[in-house]
Amino acid sequence: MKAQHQFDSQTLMEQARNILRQNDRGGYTVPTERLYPYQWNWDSAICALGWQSFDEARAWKEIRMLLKGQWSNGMLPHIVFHQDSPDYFPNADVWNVSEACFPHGVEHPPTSGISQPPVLATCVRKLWEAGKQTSTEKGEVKLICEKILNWHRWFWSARDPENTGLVRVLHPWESGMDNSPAWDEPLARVPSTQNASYVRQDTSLIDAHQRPLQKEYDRYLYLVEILRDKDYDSRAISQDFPFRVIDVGLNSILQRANLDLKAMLDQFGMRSECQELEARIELTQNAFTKLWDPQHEHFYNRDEFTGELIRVPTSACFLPLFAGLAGNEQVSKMVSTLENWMDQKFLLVPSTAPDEPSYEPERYWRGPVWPHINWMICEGLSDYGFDDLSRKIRMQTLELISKLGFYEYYHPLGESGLGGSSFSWTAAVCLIWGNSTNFR
Ligand code: 9WN
Repeated sequence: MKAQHQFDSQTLMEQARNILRQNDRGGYTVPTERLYPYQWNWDSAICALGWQSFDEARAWKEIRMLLKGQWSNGMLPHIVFHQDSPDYFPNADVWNVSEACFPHGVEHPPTSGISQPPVLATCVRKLWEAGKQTSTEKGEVKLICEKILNWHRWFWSARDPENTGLVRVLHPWESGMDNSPAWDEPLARVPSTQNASYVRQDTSLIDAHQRPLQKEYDRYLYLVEILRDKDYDSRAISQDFPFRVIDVGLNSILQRANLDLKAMLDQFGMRSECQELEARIELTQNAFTKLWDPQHEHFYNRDEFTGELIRVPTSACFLPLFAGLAGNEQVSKMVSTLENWMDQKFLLVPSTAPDEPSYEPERYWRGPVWPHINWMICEGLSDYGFDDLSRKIRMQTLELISKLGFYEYYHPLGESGLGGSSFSWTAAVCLIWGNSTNFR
């Protein structure tokens, strides 16, 4: 029997398709017009799954366009600047990535110099398993997988030089959860840029109280400047680098991606690559136990500069569910935390725990709910057998979107849609859920 829901699913899906069409720039999808006028890495992977629900060929195109930005060392950048736009700062000139970073003799778009959470392999696997490819297309999928493997290898070497099993991020933008209060302490040790003349564009497009503070942007820019001065060469980044954190979210997404990639490579008969992935998966699985705090009953991020856990619960702390990284006891603690927030009338999942002093319900990554994070948490909950909670979060999120519109993020009390509007991955998440669940 179908559960009741308070929205018209046909209309919602049609609106979602229209948003992807409207944000299509000829083979890649911008997250939203003006505020984010380029191709973003994890946004695009999720958009591809949205496209797949009504145009499979277009979904694969999204992936091809993203991979055009790949560096010769395997790094897949967080932004691919296919076309110039005056609306965004920092643009390609600020990143100033040298030609030497790209494969020799291959035409490529300019890019940023850091990466983002690697959800791509998971999305490619879903695309591949849902599709009906010809043998030529299967050949292409294999090539795509090889490129993704090179990207994951880059994470292992450039962001985990000591081979611990956990990769670090060197910029809040690399975590995808830029303004999370989990980064406040490490970011406080980063000096501010000396460039007093730069002009942010985001606060002229969105209410400043929904975006990071100026002091945070000054530090984001400083980090870009030092990475750029070192030609983004991780070997030149010493132990003194001020911002080095182990992000539970990115590491969970990478673990899930390694599992999905391995499943695909297995089907291509790539045995030694599968063994390589297996070893990495095991290493990460063991290393993850150090991120669990038994006293507070949370997975936490870790500051690599001090070696200490950062005891600020965020929505990323639930992403180990997405990767099978939580033991039974840990899962039940996480589920109780979520239920407890729900009992207090918070919509799930707030990006920062509502009882944290740093919780701000309207500011970017400091409280609001993000639909694509919910999609990953729901997948994880279902994998662990918590279908009921997963369904509740899914329906709550869809109702929120239907009531308020396709926003970038939402007030956890359901009061408003925030950030950019007509937002692509919000639309994609509706289509993914519409496609697989039929709103049950
Ligand atoms: C910097 C596009 C991106 C997302 C990130 C989100 C935000 C950019 C910004 O927008 O970051 O990369 O300018 O604020 O934090 O997760 O990929 O939607």
